[in-house]
Amino acid sequence: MMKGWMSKFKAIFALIVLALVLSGCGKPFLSALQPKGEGAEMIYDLMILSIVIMLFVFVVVMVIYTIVIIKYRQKKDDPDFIPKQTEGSHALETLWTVIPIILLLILAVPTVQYTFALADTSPEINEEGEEQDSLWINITGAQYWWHFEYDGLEVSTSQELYIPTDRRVYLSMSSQDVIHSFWVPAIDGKMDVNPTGNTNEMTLLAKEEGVYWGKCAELCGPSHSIMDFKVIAVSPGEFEQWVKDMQGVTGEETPESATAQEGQQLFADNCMTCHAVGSSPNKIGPNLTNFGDRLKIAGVVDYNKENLIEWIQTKGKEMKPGNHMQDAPYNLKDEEAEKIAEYLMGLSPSDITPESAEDSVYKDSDLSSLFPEEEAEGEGEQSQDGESEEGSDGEGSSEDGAEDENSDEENNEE
Ligand code: HEC
Ligand SMILES: [Cu+2]
Repeated sequence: MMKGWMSKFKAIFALIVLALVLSGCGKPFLSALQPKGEGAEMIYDLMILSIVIMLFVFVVVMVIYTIVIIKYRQKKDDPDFIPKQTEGSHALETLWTVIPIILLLILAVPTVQYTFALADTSPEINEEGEEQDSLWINITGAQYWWHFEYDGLEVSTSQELYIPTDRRVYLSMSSQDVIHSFWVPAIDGKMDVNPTGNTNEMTLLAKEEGVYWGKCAELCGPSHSIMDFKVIAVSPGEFEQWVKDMQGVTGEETPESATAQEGQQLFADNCMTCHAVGSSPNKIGPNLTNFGDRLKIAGVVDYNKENLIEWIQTKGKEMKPGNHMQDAPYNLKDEEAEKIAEYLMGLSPSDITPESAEDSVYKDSDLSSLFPEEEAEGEGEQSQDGESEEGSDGEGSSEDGAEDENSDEENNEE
């Protein structure tokens, strides 16, 4: 008796913990449940539709179940009473065959429709019936980073993908090593990238400016879980400006400070076999044309000079286990690494940066809450973050502002 109670209590306790942990999910910049893009909206609609249908079935079954249990339980005054048996009833058999078919049809029609719509990468047609020019971006996945090459524009970058809002961009995608999967939950569904030579295509359409977090969604090696990237959606005008600024970069530009100039030389001597500054085809390592604007180093590490020097000196061994920068043969003194860091952090050819995504759903507090261990606390911390998260749309900014230095950015958000 006692034991039965204990296990029930344990089960309930486990459910409560699970609910608390899961309530930490659903950051606006990384949530399929707060869609900000065309594809994500369609997927969200389908989710809601199937949940509604499931709830309907659940409620009907539970109601009938309850009625039957109460109505047909053994009667005290007539314990041998057997209700009328319905086995083989034509009417009932037909009913419970037809209803599921109808429910499945209600689900299937929009699902098939949306599936085809999402797979459609033909050019957009304007009101006059003319084909619009499509903006194609060639995307290459690699362990553990992403390369982006704007087709026909002579613009390349890595890790952070700039796109205009309210315009469908077309992605042509492949991998240079193993299978990865490109996933920006708030904007669209996933797409695998393959190393075997076949390219996959999809479109992205962001409806709101913002910095959206992307994840590799296919197990690809020891650092798969931190193969993060961003999509930065800016207004069409800002995007045009960004492209112009990026087009001008050759990598030959002389930086202002003497330290950075030395850094540039050291970079050319030690790093250019794998990296590039300026438009270049995909190389072994990320394109660093606008590295000065990055939100994170290598997609996950906090962006500051100390971390950058550490990244260069350790070749990311601990920060991103198994990454291929470890094949680099160079051996630098700390002050040389610092000079290179100075040079790299100055690479900012455009005024269009992540901050330009004005109504940004990105807030630094949100991002750090993804890594609660850095804040030195466990589960309780996580659910707390979930709360401040919800509050931050309206009333939360003073509370958040007290916690981190980035309150400026948060105020922008209104
Ligand atoms: C053997 C090729 C190779 C060499 C040489 C190399 N790197 Fe890398 N580097 C990589 C790869 C691969 C990555 C991507 C790591 C990841 O994210 O998994 C990378 C990532 C980086 C990043 C992060 C980029 C980003 O977009 O966030 C920086 C910064 C960097 N390297 C700096 C340097 C510097 C400075 C040197 C020279 C001192 C150098 N690398 C030499 C291969 C190389
Ligand atoms: Cu991957």
